Formats: sequence, C-alpha cells, structure tokens
Amino acid sequence: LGTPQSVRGALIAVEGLDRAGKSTQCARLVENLQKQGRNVLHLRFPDRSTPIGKMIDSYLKGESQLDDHAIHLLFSANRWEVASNIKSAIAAGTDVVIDRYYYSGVVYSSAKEIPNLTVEWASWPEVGLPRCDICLFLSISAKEAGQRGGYGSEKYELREMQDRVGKLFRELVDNSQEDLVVIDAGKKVEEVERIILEKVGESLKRISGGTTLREVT
Ligand code: Z5A
Ligand code: MG
Repeated sequence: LGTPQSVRGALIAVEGLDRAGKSTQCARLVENLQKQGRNVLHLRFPDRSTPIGKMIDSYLKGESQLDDHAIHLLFSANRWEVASNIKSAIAAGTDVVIDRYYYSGVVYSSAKEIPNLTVEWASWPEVGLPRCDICLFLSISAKEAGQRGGYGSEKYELREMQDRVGKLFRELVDNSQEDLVVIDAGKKVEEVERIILEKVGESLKRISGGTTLREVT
C-alpha cells in the first residue's frame, strides 16, 4: 500500500475568494487522499506560525502598519521559507495540498491598486517557486461569499476589495497557462468535494505517467 517511492507526489493548490470554502475543501481532500493510502502534507498560506507569518498576522489584524510592497514581499517570503520542504516532500512521494498559494499572493496585492504595484511586479517574487500540478479555483461571487457568515475584521475583508480580487482572479484564470481548474463553489460542500476528487484523480494519473515538478516562470 501507499505511494511507490518511484512516483513523486502531487502539488495541489486550492484558491479563491474569501469564504469560497478553501479550508473546508482542503481538509476533505487531505482526508480523501489519505483514505486512498497516500501520504499527504497539508499546508496553508499565510502560515502564521513562523516569524514572518507572525508579522503578516499582525498586519492583517490591523495591529501593525507596513508599506504595501513590504507586506507583499513578506507574503512571498512566507512561501519561500517552505519551498524546499515542498520539493523534498514531493520527491519522497508525498502529496502537498496547499490552502492559498502564489495566485492569492499576486491577486490580493495588485487589487490594492497602488501605483506600480502591478500584477507583473507582484508576480516576480513568485518566480522559481514549485509550480502546482493542479490549482483548483473555487469560483464564487463576492456577494454570495459575503453571505456565508459575513466577513471578519481582517485588513482585506471589505466588499470593494473582494470585488477587485474576484475580477483579478478571473483575469488570471483566463490568461493562465497553468493547470487551473475552475470549480463552481456555490454548489453543496459534498458536490464540490466530489468534483475536486475527480479533477485531482486526473492530475495524479498524469503524474504517474511521468511528468516532472515544474517551477513558476
Ligand atoms: N493573502 C494575501 O494577501 N497574500 C497572500 O500571498 C496570501 C494571502 C497567501 C488571509 O487568508 C488573507 O491573506 C486573505 C488573503 C490574504 N485576505 N482576505 N480577505 P486566510 O487564508 O487566512 O483567510 P481565511 O481566514 O482562511 O478565510 P478564507 O480563506 O476566506 O475562507 P475559506 O477557507 O475559503 O472558507 P471556509 O473557511 O472553508 O468556509 C467559510 C464558511 O463557508 C464556513 O462557514 C463554511 O462552513 C461555509 N462553507 C464552505 N463551503 C460551503 C458550501 N459549499 N456551501 C455553503 N457554505 C459553505
Ligand atoms: Mg480559509
């Protein structure tokens, strides 16, 4: 049982607007893959437990102020600090499931509409990170997402910001050459879970056929 050593693990990211159901679906996906006898590493960004993550947490809660470029680079650094762990897990045959990844990094910062903090500028620090084999984009309108328990009090949890984030996510999905799969996140939890498992299954099949882990370009 388990994944043969010769087959690498898969890098799976789950993205989308606030309240799209990313954390709910990541937990279910991890459990489903484990039931199949696979080893899984479950990560999330921001990872608020590291020193960099603590700075991000404090910023999001409004407890500290940071320049928009500086916080952008911290979000990216928070990914870079685990990049080598991701690579070694994948090489050892472990699947890595990530709750938000570089797409969130690019989209949220550029949605702030700060002069020169463009999508292009925001994308550069992500170049070289392990690229996902599949990114499940949970698609939901900001209005519908806002109805799910309402927004909290963190920095970006404002309707106007969420609308801009939604628009940028859609542009990214349209222009991306990555393995981005759009999933209707307005469906029932179980239905979204089923579709995700089906899409991930297809990706796992491609990987067992011998595709290598790529880097963000
Ligand atoms: N950010 C950034 O700026 N730059 C970066 O590089 C990164 C992130 C990585 C914190 O992220 C902020 O950081 C975020 C982006 C920014 N800003 N904002 N705003 P976070 O990941 O820590 O955020 P979070 O606190 O985990 O919330 P979330 O991700 O927005 O929620 P979610 O994970 O997508 O949803 P959920 O917790 O699974 O579900 C939300 C509720 O909906 C819950 O009550 C569920 O029971 C319910 N739910 C879930 N699925 C369904 C369905 N299908 N139907 C009905 N109800 C559902
Ligand atoms: Mg979440």
